[in-house]
Amino acid sequence: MRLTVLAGGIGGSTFLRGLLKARPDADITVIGNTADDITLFGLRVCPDLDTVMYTLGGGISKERGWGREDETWVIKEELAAYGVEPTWFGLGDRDVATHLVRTQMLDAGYGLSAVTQALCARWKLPVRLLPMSDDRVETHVVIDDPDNPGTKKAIHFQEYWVRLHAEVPAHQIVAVGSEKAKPAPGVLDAIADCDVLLLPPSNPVVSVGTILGVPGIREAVQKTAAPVIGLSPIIGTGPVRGMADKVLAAVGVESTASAVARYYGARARDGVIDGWLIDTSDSAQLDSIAGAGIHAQAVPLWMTDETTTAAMADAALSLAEALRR
Ligand code: FO1
Repeated sequence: MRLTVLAGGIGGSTFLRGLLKARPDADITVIGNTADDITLFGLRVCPDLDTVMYTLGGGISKERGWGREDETWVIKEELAAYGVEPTWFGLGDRDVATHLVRTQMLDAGYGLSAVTQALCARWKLPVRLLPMSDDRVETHVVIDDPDNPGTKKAIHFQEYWVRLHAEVPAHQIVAVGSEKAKPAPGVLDAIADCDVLLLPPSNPVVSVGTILGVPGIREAVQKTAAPVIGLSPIIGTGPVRGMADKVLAAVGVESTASAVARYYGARARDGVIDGWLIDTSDSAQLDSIAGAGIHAQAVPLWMTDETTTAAMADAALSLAEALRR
């Protein structure tokens, strides 16, 4: 069975571990978000690609959900001693090696997909990991400029997320470069040729949203013969992980499972999903989601452990079979 997953970072990676447990023999292609990427100290950092790579390759820090296990921070301390900014982004020593290899290959002219393939070879990933694009796309967030009251300024998503903890209002979310970006090699085929396309509980705006925002990808999702099944990243009014609710407000979407389903939209009504899994505690929203033309099912969505996450993945694949045209 060929499965394609549009994934962000931590939520997407956690879901993928459950999916692999549920379908160990499936041929899985992950299309990773690259709009969180940032260049720091001359190094290209790809948080969402690295989180998938480390999580499925066994190198992830379980406690942080990002970066490496058994990490040390000497480079970070030394950089701080020199007074160079930013100091708010945690670059571990082991993690820096990944960015050195990536930056060296990018500088030598390799595209991000070739670089990602090379890095993943070491981790012997059980999935194929493709960046959404080899072109540079970066999410920037428009906030109130604290130094000039009454004016606004755009900051990199990582500064908004890591330094500000998404605690200030995001007036606008802009995927800079998206309009000129092309899908990376293999991305459109992975969407067209799969048996099921899954939207895991990643951030619908800054992870799955930015992948869909690469010209050609949303259209490919709308056209694929595969059922498209999403899993809500919101339970009740809060995110399963991260701070998805903070960026939903920026695009005028209420932080509920049914609001996110409508944000994606039914494929039959020019949207991108056919089915939508919500948590059992949100069952009261099933009718409203059905009203939007989306087939919804309520199952436990808290990814507490691999067994629960595998059950969620099973439910998503069963819904896909029920909806297969
Ligand atoms: N997240 C944090 O909250 N604090 C950090 O210092 C931090 C550093 C970091 C370094 C490498 C990396 O791949 C990810 C890192 N993240 C950090 C997580 C990152 O901001 C998020 O994984 C995504 O960008 C949002 O999904």
